[in-house]
Amino acid sequence: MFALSQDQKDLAGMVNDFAAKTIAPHAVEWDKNKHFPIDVLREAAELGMGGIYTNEDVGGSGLGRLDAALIIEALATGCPSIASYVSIHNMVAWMIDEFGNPEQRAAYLPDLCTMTSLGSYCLTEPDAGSDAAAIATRAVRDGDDYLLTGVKQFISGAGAAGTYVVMARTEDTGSRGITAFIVGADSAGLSFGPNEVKMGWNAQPTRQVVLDRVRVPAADRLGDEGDGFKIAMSGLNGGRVNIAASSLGGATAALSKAISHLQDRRAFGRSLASMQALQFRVADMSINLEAARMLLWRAASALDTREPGYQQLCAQAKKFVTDASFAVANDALQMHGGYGYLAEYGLEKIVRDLRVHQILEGTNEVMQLIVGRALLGT
Ligand code: FAD
Ligand code: 2MC
Repeated sequence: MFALSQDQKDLAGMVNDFAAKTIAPHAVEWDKNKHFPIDVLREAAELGMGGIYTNEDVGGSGLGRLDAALIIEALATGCPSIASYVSIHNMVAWMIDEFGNPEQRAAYLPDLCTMTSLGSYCLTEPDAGSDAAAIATRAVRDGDDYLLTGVKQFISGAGAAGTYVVMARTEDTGSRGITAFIVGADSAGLSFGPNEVKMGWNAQPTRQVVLDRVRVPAADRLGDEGDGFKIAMSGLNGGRVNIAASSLGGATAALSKAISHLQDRRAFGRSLASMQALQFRVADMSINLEAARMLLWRAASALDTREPGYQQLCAQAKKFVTDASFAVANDALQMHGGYGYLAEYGLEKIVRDLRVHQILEGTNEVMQLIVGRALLGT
């Protein structure tokens, strides 16, 4: 339970090397220039990261959720924003793999696994975020098609992605009246808002997705009418574990930068590393990350085996790990003094990237709601 297999260690090592060589040296520049490195994503896909837990018959890697957590953590040591986008893309691929029919799997998954086509997940709307069952985007049946009309807010990868999984309302029956659709980027009536100006996550675009009577063949409906909310939530269980893993990778990189800085920097005639207050703080940072990692692995394993209560464990891990990781990254910035505040040291970028992990894929208050409701039976 607590020991990784040699294969898992090799996998994490391989992705760490990829992140160190291909991502980390450019992360600050990509953040500054708001560059979405699609070429690098395709290189990651060549290593199996385009369909981490998608089945092998359509080009996926067929790995488990603990493997995925290791991969996303390792990628995030190079850039949490890129690692988190890879997670969202994998969530989309998995939803089509799990809930799609054979024709849909064959049509969409090979290109998603190579990241020739990128995926976007479209649930949130301007007036429905935490209360996701309140979405208003409509899908109206029209012969062999549906016509989709509405606005999706804060959509990661939008504009660059080729494959959109869109949740829309087919009936006015709350969460049970929602249906999922696969929508191609070239669909008539589909358009995108401007790239949002954000605090972090600048190495990937975030846009509105506007649907104006977008004609979607019924053959591209994912699952049955009314299945959409459960499909969306099932995707998010894994998404939440991965977002936590991305935070952990970012915080681990920040801690390692802080350790080097304390060893190099001198004040009051001695090394910062020799000061006990800072030694204790570094120790706590490490303890908190290791505790977070254990809960993350526990949730990932429970998700793999569908252990009873796995959704709550995913929510627990998402809240605990993203909070702990943000605090560690912020402490690491503080240990750098004024240099932590300068872009070129890469610390303030990690803090900005990790901040949004406490908000998206379900806010950390929604994670408390999920856990609290389950405990109290409400
Ligand atoms: P609200 O729901 O309005 O919440 C506002 C505040 O009230 C929050 O603090 C919240 O925790 C609190 N709150 C709400 N309800 C309760 C309650 N019952 N009890 C206690 N507190 C409560 N969505 C997608 O579908 N696809 C994406 O790809 C995507 N990418 C994103 C990328 C970025 C950069 C961002 C910022 C967001 C993204 N989102 C995406 C949307 C994200 O999931 C939502 O922002 C999030 O779920 C919160 O919804 P909201 O912003 O509407 O906040
Ligand atoms: N896994 C599987 N099924 C789930 C589930 C989960 N995690 N959560 C809920 N369901 C099912 C649930 O079992 C129920 O099924 P049934 O109809 O058979 O009883 C159904 O879904 C409705 O569930 P609830 O009654 O709990 O629904 P409610 O409306 O009360 O809301 C809540 C539940 C708050 C947990 C949900 O709305 C939520 O998760 N909100 C946050 C939204 C969110 O995470 N958005 C992220 C967008 S993506 C993003 O940010 C990215 C960066 C990609």
